Amino acid sequence: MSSVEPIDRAQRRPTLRFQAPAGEAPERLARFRTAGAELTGARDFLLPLEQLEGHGLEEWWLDGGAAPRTSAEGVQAVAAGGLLLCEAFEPETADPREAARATYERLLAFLQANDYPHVVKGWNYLADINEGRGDTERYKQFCLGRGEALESCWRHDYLPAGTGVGGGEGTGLRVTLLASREAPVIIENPRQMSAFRYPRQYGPKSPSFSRAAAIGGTARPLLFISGTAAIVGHDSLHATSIEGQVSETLRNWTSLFDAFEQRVGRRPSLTKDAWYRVYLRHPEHLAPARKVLHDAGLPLERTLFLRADICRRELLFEMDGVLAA
Ligand code: 3EB
Repeated sequence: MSSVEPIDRAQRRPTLRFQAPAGEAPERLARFRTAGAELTGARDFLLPLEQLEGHGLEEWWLDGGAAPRTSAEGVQAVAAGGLLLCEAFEPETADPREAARATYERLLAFLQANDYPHVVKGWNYLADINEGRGDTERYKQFCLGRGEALESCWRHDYLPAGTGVGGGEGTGLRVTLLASREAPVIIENPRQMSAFRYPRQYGPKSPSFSRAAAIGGTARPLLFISGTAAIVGHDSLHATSIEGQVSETLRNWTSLFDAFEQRVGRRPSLTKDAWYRVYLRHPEHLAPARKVLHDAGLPLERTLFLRADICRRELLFEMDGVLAA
C-alpha cells in the first residue's frame, strides 16, 4: 500500500471541542454535512442521510496540529490532535457481505500503514439495509463481511463503538472510522446484552461493536456512544410506539452512563457538550420523538434528525452521539 504523508505525530490527549473557541484558532478535525448539502470544505464529510430537521451540520474541533486531508487507495482521511478520521465509500453493494469485507480491509490496512492502530468508533451507512429475507437480509450480510475483515485484520481484544443504519438507494456503503493511537476505554451496557453476543436468531454473525468507547483519559473524557435503540437484553421492545422506543432508548443511555461513571469516575450528562444523531424510520415520527427528547433535556440545537432505516425491522428509532463527559 502506498503511504500517505505522515499525519499527526502529536501524542497529546485529544480534547474535542464542540464549537470554535474564541482567540487562538484551533484546528477543525472534520465537519459532517447531511445529504443535499454542498460539500465545499477540505475537511467536509458527507452524512448520507436525509435531514428531517435541524442544521445539517456537525463540526468537531480539536486542539493540536492538523494535517491536510489525504487520500490513498480510496480512503479519505483527516487528522488533528491525535485523532484520525477516515472514510471509504463503496457504491456497488449488490453483495453487502463482500462490500463490507473489502471496505473494512481497506480502512484497517490504511490505519495500520499510518500508525493509528486503534479504532474508537465506526459509522456504517448502507443502502436498503432491511432488504432480503432471513439470513440474506442485507444488514446480516453486512455483519458477516465486517466480521470476516475483523477476523483477518483486527489485532485487539476489544471492539469499537458502532452505528449501523440504512439509507435509500444511492447510499452505497459508507464507512467512517475514528482512529486513535491509544486504546479506548470500552463500556458495555448492563441493561443490554453485548451485541457481539447476540443469539443466532439475529443473524449468522453477531454485530461487531461495543456499546460505547471513551478516549482522552479521566480529566476530560470523550464518550462515543453506539447507535442505541429500544433493545433490552436482546429483545426489541415497544414495536408500535415511537414514544415507547425513545423512552426505552433513553433508559439505556442512563444505564450506560451509570456504567461509565463506575468505570471512569465521571458522570456524563445528556445536556453537556455533545453532538447527537437521531435516526427515524418514519418522517412522521419526528414530532413525537422530538418531544420526548426535548423533555429529557437533550440539546436539540446539537441534534441532527435524520431519516434512516434501522437494522431491525421493528425498530423505529435509534440514536448515537459523542459527548464530553
Ligand atoms: C442494536 O443495538 C441496534 O451493526 O454496527 C446499533 C449500533 C445497531 C451499531 C452495527 C447495530 C450496529 O443492536 C443495532
